[in-house]
This record gives sequence, structure tokens and C-alpha cells, in this order.
Amino acid sequence: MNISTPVQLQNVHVTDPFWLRQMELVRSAVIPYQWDALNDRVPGAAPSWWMHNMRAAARAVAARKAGRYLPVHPISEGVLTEPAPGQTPSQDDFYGWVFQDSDGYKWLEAVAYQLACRPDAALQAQAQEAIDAIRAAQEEDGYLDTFYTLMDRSRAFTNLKDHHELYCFGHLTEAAVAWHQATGRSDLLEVAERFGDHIARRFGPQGERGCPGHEIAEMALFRLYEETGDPKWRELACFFLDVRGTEPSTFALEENTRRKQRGLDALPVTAERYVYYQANKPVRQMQEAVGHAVRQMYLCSGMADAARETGDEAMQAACEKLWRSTVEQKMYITGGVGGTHDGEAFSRPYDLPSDTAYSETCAAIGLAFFARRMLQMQPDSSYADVMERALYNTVLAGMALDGQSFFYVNPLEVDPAACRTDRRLSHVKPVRQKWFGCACCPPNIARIVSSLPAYAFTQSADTLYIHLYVGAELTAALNGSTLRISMQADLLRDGHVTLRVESGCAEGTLAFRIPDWTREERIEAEDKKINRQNGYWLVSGVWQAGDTVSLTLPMPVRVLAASPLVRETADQLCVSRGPLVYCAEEIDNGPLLHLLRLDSRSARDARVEMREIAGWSLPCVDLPGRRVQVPENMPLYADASPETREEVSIRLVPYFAWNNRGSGEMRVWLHKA
Ligand code: FUB
Ligand code: ZN
Repeated sequence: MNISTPVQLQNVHVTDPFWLRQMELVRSAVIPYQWDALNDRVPGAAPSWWMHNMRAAARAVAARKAGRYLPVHPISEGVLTEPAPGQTPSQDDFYGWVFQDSDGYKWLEAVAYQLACRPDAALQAQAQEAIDAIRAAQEEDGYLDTFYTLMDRSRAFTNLKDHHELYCFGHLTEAAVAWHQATGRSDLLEVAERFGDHIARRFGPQGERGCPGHEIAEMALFRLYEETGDPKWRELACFFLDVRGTEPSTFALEENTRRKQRGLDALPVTAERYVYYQANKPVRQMQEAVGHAVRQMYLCSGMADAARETGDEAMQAACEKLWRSTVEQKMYITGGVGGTHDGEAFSRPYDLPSDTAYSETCAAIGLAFFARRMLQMQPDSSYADVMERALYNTVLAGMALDGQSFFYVNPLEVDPAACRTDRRLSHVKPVRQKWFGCACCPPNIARIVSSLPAYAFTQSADTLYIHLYVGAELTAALNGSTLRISMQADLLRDGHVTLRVESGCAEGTLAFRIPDWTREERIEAEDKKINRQNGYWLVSGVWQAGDTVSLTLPMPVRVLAASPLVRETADQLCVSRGPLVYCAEEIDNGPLLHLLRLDSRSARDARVEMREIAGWSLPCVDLPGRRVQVPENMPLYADASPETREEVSIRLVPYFAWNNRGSGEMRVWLHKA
């Protein structure tokens, strides 16, 4: 292993024109908008219930403390609680999904990252209001989950498989660590540690067996361990990983307890039934990405943390197998994962349908988490290539260019008319939504975009790794000496990158990724040794003020095909340039996009021009193609004859920018001429 850690956000100031604007959009538009959403103040948006539930739980906790009796409510196997139609919501009841608490935790984490980048007293005060609400909702014994506090506390932790206490704990902990790092305040960290202690009193080698039905606690616990230095958190994370998928299945055991209460027969307690939860076999034996896609990506991230933190080689080998299964057989060209709506899940290898795709925004975010952790163990540009693909394409597509609406599902082909009428496409929204009843994606986008530098740069004792070309000023330590560095980059325009040492003097290595999309790349650095290793240029020597490194990363327009094993994209092509995948939209090319024909040689004649989309100047591609003419009065079937094709210029826009100019058809993959 060649371990590196993400840079501290305080040490980086992003200057990249594109990413700076994205981060500022999150700060100025998305975070305030989401705060309103969490407080149910966005007209016409699905209710969040977040603040409602926190306040209701705080009242319940206070009542319990005062010895007052609290009513209990029946808990069904289902996970959504809503007021009955026409019923006025009660201020004392829980509403929403069982994991509703996590939405606000993710929002807080995003706020913390923004504060780390730039202090802001008003924003900090708003976050403090949320934290005060969370503190008040924590029970005296440290338990914190508004669903069980309000429904029936006696049943806490009885359904780890489907209910999300450990998931909410994970998000709380991630927020708490980020808040501590950004503000130095330990109030939220104390809440997380009290809940963590409560969990550790119940589960562990000396307590009950159990593991999260929806992973994230694992990676959050490793972060808590890194932040506090307390090994008990690492041990709890390892315990959860080690229990997962072992016999007798803890999910089956808890399910049988519930079945017995309902007078039903017990199920076999074998693990194999729990593929959906990645609990069908012990983690070190896993080879294929399966089940719910976000869960799988979060599990992989926790496993990679475990491998890095403990040096567990079997765990690392399992991570590598899961990585290959994901990116070699189950990933969309847009970096999305989760091919099927059925269970928001991974499908079989090479099953990557374009129109019915699920490709949840959170799953692409999870893939970026996993990739960054693989990079932290072993810098290899192939991990960064995937991380970049997910970030620049599916993750960004999840948010409108004005930050006011969001995609949960990210198809690669959309016909709005079909989405309106075809129930097989009921999950595909042809326009971004203001909010969701299940609002996991919007705050997840906010937290990853706000922490972008932690994906772009990692460092070891003697090396600063530049995984993503995000223009920035940063302070890095090489062999204990500090350097101030500025890097100019604007990948949306071109692949010219210049790094300059502004001040300081240090000996060590700056490692520059060689992206998979470039050709005939060049690097220049005077008086330095340059080696090529695992897809990075390792530039070593003594660095001092005035030293520069210039990179030329040509980014030709490329026409790509998928493996012939992907049935869905047989005889179809797609266009990319640099990190961006492109798509055709109806607004530029007219309706019936399936009639467009693209030639693999048309890349030669492609023109790239910056064009305005929703107030952003974005690189668009025009290239020659054809459009099949639909013969008049053609019956549904007729003897085959050569198609009549008109020469047309096809205009393509970055996939992440689609649907920012009204509703219409969209296609990433176009038929081959
Ligand atoms: O279960 C919590 C979140 O809700 C998942 O990560 C998403 O896929 C959605 O189901
Ligand atoms: Zn989501």
C-alpha cells in the first residue's frame, strides 16, 4: 500500500472557474434552498419533515425525562409514515421515511465543508440552529433516531435490516467530524460519540451481533476514529464489517423474531437470501457488486477504509474485485451505477439499459467515495478516471444549473411523453424535481461538491497527488516542509494546466494524473526528475518559489462504443471530450432523436464551441451526422430498403447540463450510421 490522505479543506482555495462556480452555487443557492426544504418552507415541494421530526422528538425526550407517559405507535415493516389524506399533521408524530433524520445531517456536513473553505457567521448560526435541534432530540442514554423516539422507543434496533438507525448514525457522524474540522466546535461530535457509545454498548464482540442494513456507519466510524484517535470506533467499524454476511444471518434472526410476533413460521437463518443488502456472504469473499447500489458503494468505501486502516490484505483484495465488477461490467459511461429500478439496484453484468436506467445520483456519489478510498490505498490513475467520470457527469447532472431542482434517477435516454404514460418508466422524471419525499440525493450532492478538493488532492508524507485538474491555490507539506502552490486549470475549456510554487521550499514529489481521455500528453518541469508510474507523472526534486510545471493534456472529441456485450447499446455510439460525456437534446436537434445517425469518423470534423446554457458558458460539440427520413405513409412494416438520410449537423451538450432549457427528448447513445 502507498497510503495518502485527502487534503484539509482549509488548506485549499479553489480558483477553477467551473468548480468555483459550482461550489458557490451550492453555498449561495442550494444550501439556503435545502434549509427551507428541511423546514418545509418550499411551496409546492414534497415535505421534508426534518425540523418537524427533530422538534417533536425533543418534546418527547423532555416528556420522558419528566416521567410523562408517551403513546406508542405500531411500527409496520414499511418505511414511510405520512398523515392520512385530509388529516392535519400532528406536531407530536413522526412523518416521512425512517431515514428522514439523515437529510439534515447531510445538509450540515455540506455547510461544514463550505465553512472550512470560507467562514460565514450567518451560515454557521443557521447550522447551529440545526445542531441545537439535534442535541435536544437526543435521548438521555445517547440514543438518537426520531423515528423510534416518536413511534416506539422499546423497539429500537429490532429491524437493522430495513430501518436506518445505524445509517442515520453514520450520516450524523460524518457531519459531526466535518463540523469539528471546520469550526473546532465539538458539540455535534459529542452527540455522535454519545450515540456511538450507546450503539457500542449494545453491539460488539461482547454484545449483540448485528450490522447495518444500509451501510455508511462503517466509513463514518473510520472517520470518527481518525478524528478522535480512539480505537474503539475502528473496532466497531471492523465488527460491523466482520458480522456482515456470516451465519447465522443476523437479518434472518431479527426477521424471525418479528415473524414469530405475527404468528408466522421461522425462515432459514442462512445469509444467502440477503444479496440486496450485501449480506449474503462474508465481505472478504465478495466478488460481484450486487443489490442496492448506494448500499454497495458505501459498503465498498467502508471496506476500503478498513483495508487502509488495518492493512488487511484479504479486505483489499475483495475491494479490488468489487471495483472491477463495478467499473468493468456494471457502470454506465456517465459514471452512474445501478442498472435497475427494481430495488434501486445493480443488475447482472453488462445489463445497462439507457431509458429505464436507475443510476441514482447517490450511487454515483458512492462510487466517487469508493474511488477516492482506492486511490488513498494505491494511487492508480484508473481509480481517478472513474471518480472524475462520476463527478463530472452523473453527480453534476443531479443538480440543475441554478441549484433549485434535482434528479434522483439519471437515465441516458429520455422521452418525456413516454415517462408520463409508461409505468415501466415511472421512476424516470423528465425534469428535475424541487424536492423528494425520499430526498437522499440533493443534500448528498451538496456535500460532495462542497468537499471537492478532498477528491482532487491527497497527500502522503513526501508526495502531493493531483488526481483531478481543479484549479486551486493550496498549501501542502512535503517531508515536513510547507509549500504554497497555485494550479491553473479549466478543463471545460482545454487541457492546459500550469502549476507554480508560490512560496516555501521542500523536497518531495508532485504526482500528476495522466487522464485516460488524453492523447500525446506532455509535461515540462525544469530541473526535476520525471517518472511515469501507475498513470501518474511523478515529478521529484527540491521545490521552491518560482518553480513551474506545465502540462498539455490534449482533449480530442472522441466517439466511443460500448463492449458488444452490452445489448442495449449495440450499434450505438456516444461522444465524449475530456472528462465530459455528451448528449443530444431535442431543443437542438428536433424530436425523434433515435433517427439521428453518427459515424465513428465524424469526430475528425467536430467543432467545440463555448455556448450559453442557463447562464453558464459550456463546451458544446457540433459534428456531422445524418437523420433518417420517415417515408410518408409508410406502414408499420414493409420490405427493407435503404434508408433515406439527410445530412445534418448534430449538436451535443455536456450530459450534466441536459434539461436546463425546458423539457424534451435526450439521448447519450446515438445510432451508428
Ligand atoms: O435508504 C436511504 C436512501 O434512500 C438510499 O441510499 C437511497 O437509495 C434511497 O433509497
Ligand atoms: Zn439518493
